[in-house]
Amino acid sequence: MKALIETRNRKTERVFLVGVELKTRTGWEIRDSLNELSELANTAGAKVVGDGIQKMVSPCAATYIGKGKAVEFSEICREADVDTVIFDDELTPAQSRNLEKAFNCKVLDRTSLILDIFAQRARTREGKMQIELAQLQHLLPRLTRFWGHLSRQKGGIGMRGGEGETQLETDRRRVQDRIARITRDLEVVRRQRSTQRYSRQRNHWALASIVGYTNAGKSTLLNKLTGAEVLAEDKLFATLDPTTRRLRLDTNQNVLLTDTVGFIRKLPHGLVESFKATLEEVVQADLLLHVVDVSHPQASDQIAAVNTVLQEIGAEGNPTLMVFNKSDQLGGSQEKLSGFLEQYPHGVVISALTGDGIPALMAELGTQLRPLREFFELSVPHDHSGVIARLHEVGQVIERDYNGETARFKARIPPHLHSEFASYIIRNLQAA
Ligand SMILES: Nc1nc2c(ncn2[C@@H]2O[C@H](COP(=O)(O)OP(=O)(O)OP(=O)(O)O)[C@@H](O)[C@H]2O)c(=O)[nH]1
Ligand SMILES: [Mg+2]
Repeated sequence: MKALIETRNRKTERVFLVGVELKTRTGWEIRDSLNELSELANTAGAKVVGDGIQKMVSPCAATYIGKGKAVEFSEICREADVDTVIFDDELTPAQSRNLEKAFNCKVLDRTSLILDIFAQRARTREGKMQIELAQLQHLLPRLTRFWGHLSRQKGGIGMRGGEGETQLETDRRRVQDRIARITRDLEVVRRQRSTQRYSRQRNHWALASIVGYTNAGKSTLLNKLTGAEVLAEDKLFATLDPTTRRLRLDTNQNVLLTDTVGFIRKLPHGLVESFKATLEEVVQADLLLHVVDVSHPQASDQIAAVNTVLQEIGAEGNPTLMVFNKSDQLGGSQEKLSGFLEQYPHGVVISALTGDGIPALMAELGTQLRPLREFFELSVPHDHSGVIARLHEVGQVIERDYNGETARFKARIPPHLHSEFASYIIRNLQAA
């Protein structure tokens, strides 16, 4: 894997985090929020050397935090030899500029940090284009002489991207041209993807998408279920590009299972926009598997954050199966789990790591996806053994009776295979 930090002198970037405690802030305490920001900074390869919080009624238009606080924090930063200050919210272009002057070092906001991590993680052409697009759109209003000057000098977080640091030296015109170009190219890739999707639909296999907060264990689950070898690690946004694998249930149902990018609260809107094409898998899915890390102290807020993003991409109405993961890590807090199960009675409790609960999850998948297949009664002459074998291979045989003049079956068959068995079907049990 390539070096996470690409500053000129290759030293680890030292960062200071700043959060604001607003009166309106509920649920997520500012501390939790800063802890997450700290994880994000670590994921980007930086070292967090300190943080500061200011309580205020509303953020200051010019400098986000108060002027006095900015001076106070900047002194701490100077003493701690801080390279970069990261704010826990999105800053306006003017606030960024003013703060860079006040701190006299690189100032980033949560959005740029997330964009930076995505830029490091992108592997496929489409992924790289999507993230570059989001970065350029975020950069455009902030593109000033000041930024160009900083990028040449510093590099590191927020200063890298698909096209390298040179993009920051270009003027607005060239950034706009590049945005237009990527948008066009993405359109082509998107069209190819929808062709692929179309052929998949003709296959009539059920589509299930794994969604969830970042680090919830989505990739671990896909690996466990399908033997895929998707990178799963204790880092935020380990997965960026979607991976699809076929899962065959005991009921002979084939499911195409997709693992995709994790969500996070305050996910930059531009990023969601540019990832919409990738996330179309989620919108198209017959079933969403919403994976939750139940052992996480903010599990319910994470559920809410995921639902917000699902809403943003237009997938909030999709049938959803709640999957409560990392049950092995719960220890004493079983009552938290009962709370979730009360709220989501169909939820399944698993450990993707130990395999606990996986059979129950597979069974639930079979049940939830059943409506996609029709239920028939069939009559097959005893000597048509090829047909009988085929029926067991592709259908879910619920009842069999070999005692009569012909063999009788009650079975669920995927729609695209009806024609194959048409001459043997004597009754549609679904319709009955
Ligand atoms: N104890 C425990 N750890 C788990 C379980 N499932 C996943 N993990 C760990 O949690 C971390 C994140 O797992 P991933 O599968 O990468 O999570 P993800 O949801 O794909 O994360 P992103 O792709 O980064 O959004 C890894 O260190 C896994 O080993 C589980 O059931 N129990
Ligand atoms: Mg993953």
